[in-house]
Amino acid sequence: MTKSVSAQTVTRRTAIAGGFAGALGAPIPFGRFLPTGMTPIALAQKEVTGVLADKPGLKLLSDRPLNAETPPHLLDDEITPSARMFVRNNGLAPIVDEAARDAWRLTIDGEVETPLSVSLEDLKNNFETHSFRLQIECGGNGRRFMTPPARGNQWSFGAISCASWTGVRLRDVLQAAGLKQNAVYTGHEGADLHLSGDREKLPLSRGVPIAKALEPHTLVAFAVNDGDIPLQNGYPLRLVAPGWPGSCSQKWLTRIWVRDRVHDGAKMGGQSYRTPIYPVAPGVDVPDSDMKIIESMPVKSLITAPQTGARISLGHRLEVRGHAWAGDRAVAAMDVSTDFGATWTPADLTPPANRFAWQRWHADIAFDEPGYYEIWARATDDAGVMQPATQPGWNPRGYLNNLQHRIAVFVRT
Ligand SMILES: Nc1nc2c(c(=O)[nH]1)N[C@H]1C(S)=C(S)[C@@H](COP(=O)(O)O)O[C@H]1N2
Ligand SMILES: [Mo]
Repeated sequence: MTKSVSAQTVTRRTAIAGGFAGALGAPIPFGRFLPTGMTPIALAQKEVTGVLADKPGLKLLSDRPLNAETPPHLLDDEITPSARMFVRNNGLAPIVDEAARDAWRLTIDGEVETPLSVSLEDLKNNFETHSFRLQIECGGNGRRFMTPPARGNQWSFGAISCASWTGVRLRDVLQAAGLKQNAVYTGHEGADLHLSGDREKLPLSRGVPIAKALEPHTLVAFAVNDGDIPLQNGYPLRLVAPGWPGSCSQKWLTRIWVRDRVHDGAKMGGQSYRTPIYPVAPGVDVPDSDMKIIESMPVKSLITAPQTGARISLGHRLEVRGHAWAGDRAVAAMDVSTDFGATWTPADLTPPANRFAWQRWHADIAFDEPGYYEIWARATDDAGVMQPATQPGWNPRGYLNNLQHRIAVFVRT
């Protein structure tokens, strides 16, 4: 029996050949001779620099894989600028030069009537284009504040963005391929390289239930903020499945595999992106069989101005503002406190620009005495769920920590 090499496999090999080069920030002329499993010594020595040059102000959490978060005061824009979108990589970004971009293919296969292989031009020309402001938040945002600590990147508040994404609806692409009756889940693949250097392994391959894939705001995006997607954020093509853990939004997208069961790709099983099905005491082990896949992210908010540590003079009012979001839900109320949560005052809250966009809020605060204050912010979603002052349910991997954001303010005479 001869084994035919699918278009998808070829796309993946082509993209992966550049995988190390992307991480190095330089092409590798003899890359095709690099033995499978061998890592370039520059990467082994962690000598990668410069990959964050186009994202000044981001805080590096790890360089291999590259993970960097955005401090809250740099998230003040209504639409997150591309230079301020956080980066969360599980593996190494591919290098995508003009040739790789032109040769890029997205395969849609599995439980479909007609498997498709489309180029970026096909997507632009054959499907309706849409733009939405969409939240992408890492499931582990806030992990740093879990007690006892949980393994993984120690994100504080900055693994969230809400940029303006442009692309085609995943729904339209799936309908063009024709979903079969037994389609229940998607499985996503990208062109990034596994840290081991093994080109057959995927660093991450997650999916969503068909209902989420068919939502009108789930996009196959080829542009952000009216420009190219930054390489580290998935250039030239990525999925945006807003309001769900960022891991559902596959970067460097090469394949949508329609499944007849819950997808079982890399980081779908075990304890990855899962929480216990019942509340657990902090620090306990939870068997895999008692973990369920995270879907919507919880209600959360940020204070984006002023920056923590602000100084103002007595008699001046302080304008405080930020954003609030609630995954699949909308934010219904926003409150602020200057007395460590003893009393709360409603803030002004604006409706979202579209579903899955974060919502701007602001409050004008007066202080009666000089001294040290903290401003606490608290959002409540439209089902009445409110952000907690300390960690919500502890879970083994430290996901979904939506505790309130606080900043320090000094009032002087
Ligand atoms: N191909 C690929 N897609 C990926 C990842 C990855 O490692 N590889 N990381 C995911 C995770 S965990 C998150 S939180 C988001 C982050 O998107 P960003 O880096 O553009 O902010 O990308 C997701 N998409
Ligand atoms: Mo993530």
